[in-house]
Formats: sequence, structure tokens, C-alpha cells
Amino acid sequence: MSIVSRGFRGRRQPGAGLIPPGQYIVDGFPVLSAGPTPFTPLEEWDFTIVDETGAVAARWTWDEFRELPAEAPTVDIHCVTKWSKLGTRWEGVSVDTLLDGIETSAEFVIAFADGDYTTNLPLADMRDGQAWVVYGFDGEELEPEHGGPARLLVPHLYFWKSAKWVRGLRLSDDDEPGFWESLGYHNYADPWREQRYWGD
Ligand SMILES: Nc1nc2c(c(=O)[nH]1)N[C@H]1C(S)=C(S)[C@@H](COP(=O)(O)O)O[C@H]1N2
Ligand SMILES: [Mo]
Repeated sequence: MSIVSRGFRGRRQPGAGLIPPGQYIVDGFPVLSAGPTPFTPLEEWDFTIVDETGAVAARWTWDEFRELPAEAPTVDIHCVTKWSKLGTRWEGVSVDTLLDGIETSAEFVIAFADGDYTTNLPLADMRDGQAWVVYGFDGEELEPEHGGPARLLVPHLYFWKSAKWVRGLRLSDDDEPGFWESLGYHNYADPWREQRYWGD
């Protein structure tokens, strides 16, 4: 056991970026879904932010969502099953933009998605350019298997926090474990500290 903090155990790969401990790099884009791919028609799609009182703080239809200012983040993603994919290019709306003007004292978020998938995060991890709701990947529209029409993208945490088919964010005073977090995955999921499972 070295005295170097676990956060510094990432390795620099030849010709690639730094990757977290225990990860390997893939060129393809694996699909990992706990259930079938939902196909919600765009005219039925909306994105909702519910505040900690249960009130709807914001809602956008698909057309309204596509009018919001877009960003094009290029990020590395890290799946708990140990693949990492470097330099992925996305297009979508920053969560900062979605939260703009919403007053809240909530400290936690539960992202909810079609197919009943949920995942929980500290609200602070979704602010300051750390999280997006993306509808484009690699210059194309996001494929249904990868979460289209839109998914969450929170690249600094293991990729299960990036809910596919996301439909909204529920702000909460309490931290409520989501789908995988209830089944033994780590509550916070920092890949640089290898927080894969409960107790890591
Ligand atoms: N709604 C939903 N989102 C999800 C999942 C899922 O099963 N359902 N799987 C998670 C996991 S474990 C990973 S690794 C990534 C996989 O995304 P991909 O299929 O685009 O690679 O989505 C995450 N988001
Ligand atoms: Mo995953």
C-alpha cells in the first residue's frame, strides 16, 4: 500500500488520455441496458424538473428543448464493467442551462427515465459544466440503444449515472438510491477512486 492517494492511481496510456484504475480502453461503443429500449414518440416526449416540494419547476417539449442553447462536450466515459471510451463527442444542453432561474435548496437529484430507470447524484455534481442532457453523438442524432432521443451525460462519474432515455430531474432534500445504487452499486461512483460497489 503506497501513501499516494487512490485518486492518483490512474495510468496514462500511450497516445491516449489518463484512464481511471482498473479500466481498459475500447474503440467501439458497447450497449448496456437493464431492460428493453423504450421508443417514446417525440410528440409525447417532454423533459421535466420537479422541485423538492413536488412542484413542476420547468418543463420543455421536444421542440422547446431543441431550441435551448446547445453545447458540444468531448469527454471520456467510464463504465463500471471496466471499459472506458476516450474523446466521445456529444451535443446537448448543459444542466446549468436547465437549472437556470430555478430556486432550490435541494442537495440531491434523482434522474428519472423511460423504462423506470433512476439514478441519484448530488446536485453539486450536475452544476458548473459537469452534466448535460444530450441528443447528439459523434455528429449524428443519438441512437435509441444509446439513450436517444436524449440521455444524461455525467462523465466524471461511472457511466450508469448517465441515465439513458432521461425524462427529467427530481430535486430532493434526501439522497434516494436509484436503480443500480439499490442493487449494490456505489452511491457516488467516482471512477478515479474506483467506487464500483457498496463499501468500495
Ligand atoms: N435508462 C437506463 N440508463 C442507463 C442504463 C440502463 O440500463 N437504463 N445503463 C447504464 C449503464 S450501466 C451504462 S454503462 C450506460 C451504458 O450506455 P450505453 O449503452 O450507451 O453504452 O448507460 C447507463 N444508463
Ligand atoms: Mo455500466
